[in-house]
Amino acid sequence: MDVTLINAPVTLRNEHARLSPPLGLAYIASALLDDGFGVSAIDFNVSGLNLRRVDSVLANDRPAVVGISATTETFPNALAIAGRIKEREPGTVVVLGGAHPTIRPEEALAETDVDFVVAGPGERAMVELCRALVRGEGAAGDIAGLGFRVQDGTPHVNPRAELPHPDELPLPARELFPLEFYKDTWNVLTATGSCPYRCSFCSASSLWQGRRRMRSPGSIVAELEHLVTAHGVDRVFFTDDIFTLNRRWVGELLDALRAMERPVRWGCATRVDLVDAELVSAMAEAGCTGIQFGVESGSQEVLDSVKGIEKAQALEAVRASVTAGIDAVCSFMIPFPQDTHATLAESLAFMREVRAAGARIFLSYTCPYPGTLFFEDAEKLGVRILSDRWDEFDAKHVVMETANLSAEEIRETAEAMAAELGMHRSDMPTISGTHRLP
Ligand code: B12
Repeated sequence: MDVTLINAPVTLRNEHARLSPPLGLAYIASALLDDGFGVSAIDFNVSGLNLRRVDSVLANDRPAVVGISATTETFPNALAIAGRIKEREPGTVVVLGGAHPTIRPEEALAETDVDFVVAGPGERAMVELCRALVRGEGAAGDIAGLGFRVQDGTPHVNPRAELPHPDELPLPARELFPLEFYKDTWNVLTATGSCPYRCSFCSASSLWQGRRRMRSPGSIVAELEHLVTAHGVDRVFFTDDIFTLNRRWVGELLDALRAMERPVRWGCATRVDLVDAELVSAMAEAGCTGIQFGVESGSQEVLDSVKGIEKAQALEAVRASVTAGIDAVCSFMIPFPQDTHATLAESLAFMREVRAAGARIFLSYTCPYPGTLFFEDAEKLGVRILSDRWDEFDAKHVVMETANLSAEEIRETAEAMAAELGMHRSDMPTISGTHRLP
C-alpha cells in the first residue's frame, strides 16, 4: 500500500462525530487512486482511538505515507497517532491536514513526529507529495500549501493552492470507509471552500481565506444519480455552510433535482436572511426536508455585532420552512463577549418563540476556535480562554468566559436553558466537567 489516510477521532464521543464519513479524506483518496496509488483508510471516529489498529495497518499495509486529518478538537489525537507511527515505523512519512493544521501549520510542524503539513485543500498536494516521495517525481519543496521544516528546523509553509473546482474532482472514495456504521452516510459536496461572511465566532472564512467555488447543478445531480443507482440512496446532506448564497444557482439546482427520475430527499444549512417563503417552498418541492439555520442569539444587539441578522428574519425563515413542511433546526450558542444575564434571558425567550413557531433548538457552548475573532482578539474582547487542551475545543466544554459571565455562570445558564426547553441530550451542551457522555 502506498498511502493510508486516517481520520483522527474526537475524544468526547458524540453523535456529530459519527454522522458521516470524512468527505475530505474520501476526496483525497479518490485523487490518489486516480493517479495510480494504492490507498487504505481508517476513520477512528467509528471505533474510537485504537493505537493497536495503527500498528496492524503499519504491519499489514506497510504504507510509505500516512495522511492524518485533524480539526482543532481532534488535533491531540492526530499527534498521538503520529507518535505511534514514528515509534513503530520511523521511516513512514506522516502528513497532517484539515482545519487545525491549515490554520496553525507551524504548531503541527513543531512536532517532530510530523514530517509535512498541508494548509488548504489536500487533493493535489497529496498526489504531488506522493509522486515525489513514492515515485521520485518532482520536488516536494515546490508543492503549493505544503509545510515542512527547512534545514535549520524552522517551519516553512508554501503559499496555498487555488481551491480545486468541484466539478473536476473525481467522486469521493467513500467506499474506503465502513459506510454501514454512519448515521447520515451521504454527505454531498456543493462547493469547495466556504462562506464569504465573516461572523466573529466562525473560523470557516479564515480557514478558506474567504474563497469558494460552486459545483455545477449538473455535476451534483450526476453524483446523486450514481448514489441512487449504486447504493439505493434516498436521502443526502449538502455539506455547504451557506447553501442558498447564490439564488440563481439554487434555482438551477432545484430544477435539476426536480427533474431526477428517482428524487432524493435532502438537508442543508444556510443563513436566515438568505431564504424567503417562495424559495423554501421551491426547496421543499425539490426534496428538501431539513434546513439548519445558525441563529446563535436572541439578543438583537449581540446579533448585530457578531453576525448581522435580524430576529424577525429568523422567525420568518422558521415559519416559512415549517409551512413548507421542512424541519427547521435553529442552533444557538452561549456566550458571546457582550452577553449579560439580561441578553441570555432574551436568548431563552427567543428560543421559546422560535420553538413555538415549529423549530427544533440546538444549543452549544461558544468555542473560540483558532482563526476566529474570539481567539485572535480575545483580550480586546474581554474573552478569557480557559483551556489549553485542544480536545476540549468541541463546543461541548466551557472553554471561555467573558467580562460579564464566569464559566460557572455560563454552564449554569446553559443547563437551565436546556432543562427549561426539555432538550434532548444530543442537542444540548455536555453537563459540567464530565469528560465523557454517560
Ligand atoms: C459539513 C461539516 C460538518 C458536518 C459533517 C462533518 C463530516 N463528518 O464530514 C457535521 C454537521 C457533522 C459537522 C459537525 C461539526 N463541525 Co463541522 N463543518 C462542516 C463544514 C461545513 C464542511 C466540511 C466538509 O465536508 N468540507 C468538504 C470536504 C471535501 O473538505 P474538508 O473536510 O475541509 O477537507 C479538505 C481539506 O480540509 C483538506 N484536508 C482534510 N483532511 C486532510 C488530511 C490530509 C492528510 C491532507 C493533506 C489534507 C486534508 O483536504 C480536503 C480536501 O480538499 C466545515 C466548514 C467548511 N466549509 O470547511 C465545518 C467545520 C469543519 N466544522 C467545524 C466544527 C467546529 C464542527 C462541530 C464541533 C460543530 C458543533 N457545534 O458541534 C461539529 C464537530 C463534529 C465532530 N465532532 O467531528 C469547524 C472546525 C473548526 C476547527 N478549527 O476545528 C468548521 C471548519 C466550521 C467552522 N465553523 O469553523 N461539521
